[in-house]
Amino acid sequence: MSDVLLVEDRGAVRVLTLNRPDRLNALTPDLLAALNAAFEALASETAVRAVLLTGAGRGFCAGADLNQNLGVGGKRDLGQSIDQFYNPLVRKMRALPKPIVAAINGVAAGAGMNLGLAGDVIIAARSANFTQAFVRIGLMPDAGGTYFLPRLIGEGRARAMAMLGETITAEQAEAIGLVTKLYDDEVFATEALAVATSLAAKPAMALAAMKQALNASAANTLDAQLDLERDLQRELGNSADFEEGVRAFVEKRPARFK
Ligand code: T3D
Repeated sequence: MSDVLLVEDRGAVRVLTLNRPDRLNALTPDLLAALNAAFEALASETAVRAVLLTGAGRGFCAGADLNQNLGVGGKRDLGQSIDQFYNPLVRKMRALPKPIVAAINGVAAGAGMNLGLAGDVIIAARSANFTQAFVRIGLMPDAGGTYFLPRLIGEGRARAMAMLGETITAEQAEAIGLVTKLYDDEVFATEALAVATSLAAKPAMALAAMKQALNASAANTLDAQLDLERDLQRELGNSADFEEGVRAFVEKRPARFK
């Protein structure tokens, strides 16, 4: 565990907390490296069935640290840090065969907002707000922003959010489908853990298959997607979780997935 990223297990939920609260959890190379290492490790940790990604203090994440990473003074090769940190991280989050709850506890800006969008279930505290801040400093959305935004909120809204760089409130984010659900600030941490815990109790193979199919759907034809659904459902039909799910229904009791 590094200081800038807190890693804690709550039952079968791995809680990852960005921990630079005085900088609104802005992303430094050491924080980005810690996030990459944490998601790398998760791939092989069978005891962990869901991930909760959140931030300490009043921010979720304010994007790249403008003092440490970017700083004043001169042009530089931003592609290098994107290749080294951001793109591998987004790829690991999307490829992870476990559900990720992005719990947006506060300010989410730039690449910080977009890391949240790489999660599977995106929830927010009522005091959270969202900004594609890039345009304010002469950049464009990265960390998957140009991919996730139009898919979540539609082409027109995505373009406006990226180009205008305006801040939207949590209520507005919920209204346009950027986040699934809002919770009052006082109960947000508890409710976010409850969402992740409920995912951890669901059939892991089915969730992994859903994630694989939903990831693939953006690039697939309907024909290819139907074939993929058939192949994945065939695997699930042979799983102990399916057997247990049907048995539990017939016996009128809650299913116990392993
Ligand atoms: O190679 C690469 O890394 C390229 C990748 C780029 C990806 C990107 O994410 S680019 C976009 C970077 N992020 C931003 O441009 C956002 C900058 N921050 C802001 O615009 C505002 O802070 C917010 C809109 C996010 C929040 O505003 P507010 O009023 O709620 O808070 P604040 O007072 O501005 O910030 C509180 C403190 O956090 C403040 O420090 P201070 O004055 O108390 O000592 C502020 O400087 C610091 N802070 C906020 N964001 C960053 C930051 N420090 C460093 N880097 C930040 N991104």
